[in-house]
Amino acid sequence: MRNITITAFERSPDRGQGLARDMRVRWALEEVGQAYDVRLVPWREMKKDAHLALHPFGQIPTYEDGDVVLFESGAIVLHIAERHAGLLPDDAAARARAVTWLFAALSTVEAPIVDLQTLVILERDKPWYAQRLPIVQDRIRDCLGQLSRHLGDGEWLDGAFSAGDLMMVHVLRRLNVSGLLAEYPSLAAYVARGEARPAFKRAFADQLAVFEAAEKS
Ligand code: GTB
Repeated sequence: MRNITITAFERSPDRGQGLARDMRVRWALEEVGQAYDVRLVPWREMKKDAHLALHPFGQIPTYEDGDVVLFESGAIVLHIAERHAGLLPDDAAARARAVTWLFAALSTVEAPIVDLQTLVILERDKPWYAQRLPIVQDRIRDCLGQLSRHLGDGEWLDGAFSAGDLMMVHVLRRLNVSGLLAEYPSLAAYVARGEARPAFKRAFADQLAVFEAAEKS
């Protein structure tokens, strides 16, 4: 009997909004119907040896399945997708394109979004903040414009829902509070389609329950 364990924040700063990166791993596991356990990591344990043995940068998520111990949400989602049906197409070329979208989400799209959040959360009091904000926002707009042109009136990025869509939807969700996603109605609808999937809802409910329990304790 396989016993998969992932790690997540004991108390997520997103207050259970499913923005931390364990959410994409939970969602992938739910999509393929694989049961899993969650070990919650308190902030004070994050950079200690026990957790650093799993994650060299002392972060979440991690993934343990017997002697397979992984960090990096992209690698974990790809690992899950490769081992179960449902997140990658059978056709080799289509499969390679789905993996390409997973990488595009993580490198091309997530990077400027993380830049914006770093600026807004950590650098708001810096002298360069006001000047840099529109530059970073416009970099994201360029990216969203190109992505929405590719999506067109399609349901998903390349045929059937894949690990690439799962990652892209989760990355785009981080823009919700910025208002930028709403400027691209087809992308907002794409994210809503992802969030409407039963597997997303189950994963979301599970991580919200963790946050609510932590608030009560
Ligand atoms: N590249 C790695 C991956 O994809 O797995 C990045 C992992 C990472 O950034 N993990 C974060 C972490 O452990 C949590 S997800 N941070 C603690 C630390 O570095 O000490 C990033 C995150 C955190 C909070 C919110 N939020 O509150 O909205 C959103 C995303």
